[in-house]
Parts: sequence; C-alpha cells; structure tokens
Amino acid sequence: MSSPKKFDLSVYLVTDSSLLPPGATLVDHVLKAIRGGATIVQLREKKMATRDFIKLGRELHEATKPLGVPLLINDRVDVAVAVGCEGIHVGWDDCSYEDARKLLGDDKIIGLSVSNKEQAEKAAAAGCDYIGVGPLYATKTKPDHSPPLGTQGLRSLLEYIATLPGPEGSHWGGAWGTKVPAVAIGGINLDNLHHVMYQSVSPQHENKKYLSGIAVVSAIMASPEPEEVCKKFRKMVDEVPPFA
Ligand code: TZP
Ligand code: MG
Repeated sequence: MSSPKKFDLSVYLVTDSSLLPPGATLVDHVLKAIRGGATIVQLREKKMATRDFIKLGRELHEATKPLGVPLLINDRVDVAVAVGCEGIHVGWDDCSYEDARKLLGDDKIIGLSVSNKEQAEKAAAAGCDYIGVGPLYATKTKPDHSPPLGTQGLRSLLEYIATLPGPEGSHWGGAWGTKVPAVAIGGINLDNLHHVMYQSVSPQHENKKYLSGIAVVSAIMASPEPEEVCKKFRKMVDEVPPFA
C-alpha cells in the first residue's frame, strides 16, 4: 500500500520506439507529445538490452523531469531504480507490487495492469497508485493480450473496481467514497475516444467519472504529428463533463 500521490493520467503516453515514423527519435517524439498535452509517460521498450534501456531512460528522464511530467518504466524495477525516475508500471508476470514497493520506496508511483475481476481484487488488496485497465479493443501493439473488454466490459469492470475498498487509508474506494485512478488502454485512437470516454461512465454513479484518462501507444507513437494528436486527445479528455 502507499499514500495517495498527485499525478495526472489524462493523456498517458506509453512508448514503443519500433513504431516511430522514419527519422523520428524517441526523446524528441515524446517531447512533442508532452508539448501537445501528454501528462505522463511510460517507457515501454520490450526488446531493448538492459544497458540501452537504462541509457534511454536516463536521457528521457533528463528531458521529462524539468517539465514536471512523471516518467514510469514498464516491467523493470531495476531500470527504474537506475534511472531514478518517478515510478513503474507492472503486470502480473513482472515483479510483484510488494517487492516493487520494497525496492522503490513509498514515494514512487506504482501502477498495475488489470484485465479482469481477479486482478482488480489483487490490485485493490495491494493498494497500488493507479491501474491500467484493458485491453479495451484488440491491438497489434500487444500481440499476447487477453480478450478485449469492449466498452461494456470496461464499464462493468470499472463499476466493480469502484466497489473494492482497498487497504485502509488508501485512495481506493470505501469509507471515503473515493476511487483509485484508472486509465483505459488498448486500441484507443482519436476516432473512438469519444465513445470510450462516454461509455466508460455509469449514470448510476452521480458525478463520478471512472476513468482518469486514457493510455495510448500507436496512435501517438506512429504519428508524424505527435503534438497535434496529443492536443486533440487532451482536448477531448478535458471536455468530458462530470456526469450527473
Ligand atoms: N496493454 C494492454 S493493450 C496495450 C498494452 C500495453 C497496448 C496498447 O497499444 P495501442 O497501440 O494504444 O493499442
Ligand atoms: Mg509487463
């Protein structure tokens, strides 16, 4: 468990340098995305050697830190420690939440992937800082993904998550009526974003927006115009009204 932290998940950029358009470099591309409104960045480089991963992480962190945009590392706690960035995102085959917390300390952000109720219960019991829920739609970016939830599946999973109390004193639901920050991930693009944001809230829960934001890989990483794309993502996410 950890104490609540402040970070903005509105437009969560997850990298994949293999998708970059010809001539683009990762750090420059991410900076453009941040200029457009990306609020948090996860360095997700599945095929990179450890030494290169750390080098790239340091280079990226040097660029993101002065901008106040948190940098998280995917899977690799050792890389996050070496880079000294703001946190990590882990799945269920990676380092456990408890071990990651031990290694990183209480100040760092730790996010967990959630694809089903069982994982949601484990994430709630751990009291992690945020959850990435998905895959929402089928995506080529993660070839081994579990069956897509679809907007209805996402909505019912988010509704279930909102009932999970989490550890006492955490920012999960329960006594305070608050909720864990959640982002949807998987196949999200500018064409379906509106649908995603509006289908993922429940009219039964007054003024509650279940999603704190959306996480995107290919729609930003493969774009020749990451700044423009992020501006549009950000505008649409910011415009979602509180639901009554
Ligand atoms: N986890 C669930 S789906 C996914 C991850 C990392 C990939 C999402 O990529 P894209 O390109 O935004 O569909
Ligand atoms: Mg992982």
